[in-house]
Amino acid sequence: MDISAVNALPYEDFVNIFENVVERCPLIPAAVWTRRPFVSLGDMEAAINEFIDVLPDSGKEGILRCHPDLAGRDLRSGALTRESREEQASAGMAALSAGEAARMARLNHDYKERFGFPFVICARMNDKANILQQLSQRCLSARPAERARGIEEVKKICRLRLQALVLPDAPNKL
Ligand code: 2AL
Repeated sequence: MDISAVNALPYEDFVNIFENVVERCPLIPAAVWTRRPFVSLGDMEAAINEFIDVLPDSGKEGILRCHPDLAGRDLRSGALTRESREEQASAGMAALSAGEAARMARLNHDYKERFGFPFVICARMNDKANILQQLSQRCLSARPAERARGIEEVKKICRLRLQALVLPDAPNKL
């Protein structure tokens, strides 16, 4: 599917296809549908980012709260979205040692206690060691900085999810 095919999609198809480019936030593709036609995938990504950027802090934190913990309960129970499952697997989250899993659970808990939203990081751009290191470091940060940092990571995740759906050399992806 290329960008001209994206621009031709009816509303329902557009939302169905892009419903999870931001984790569990189908409102976002529903909102940017009216911004078509997009001149490129980057243009569509910019429309999504602009929508997110003008949300109040509560809306940005709401987006962060739609994200499952890394190596958390949803992974163990099989309740992750397909995208999240693949991303978490790519960063080794499905194959942690018992010690690593316990450390991750404790840090995820501490982070959420401190900020009121979960730790979010683009799993495909990090490995296990890196994620654990950043999680322990970011636990010491301040809420506004973490809100902004988490949203930057959401945008990276979104970019990779968009690229997986819309590529000029993947006309049969639909
Ligand atoms: C995730 C997720 O589900 N995929 C990803 O890249 N990061 N979750 C998270 N809490 O960072």
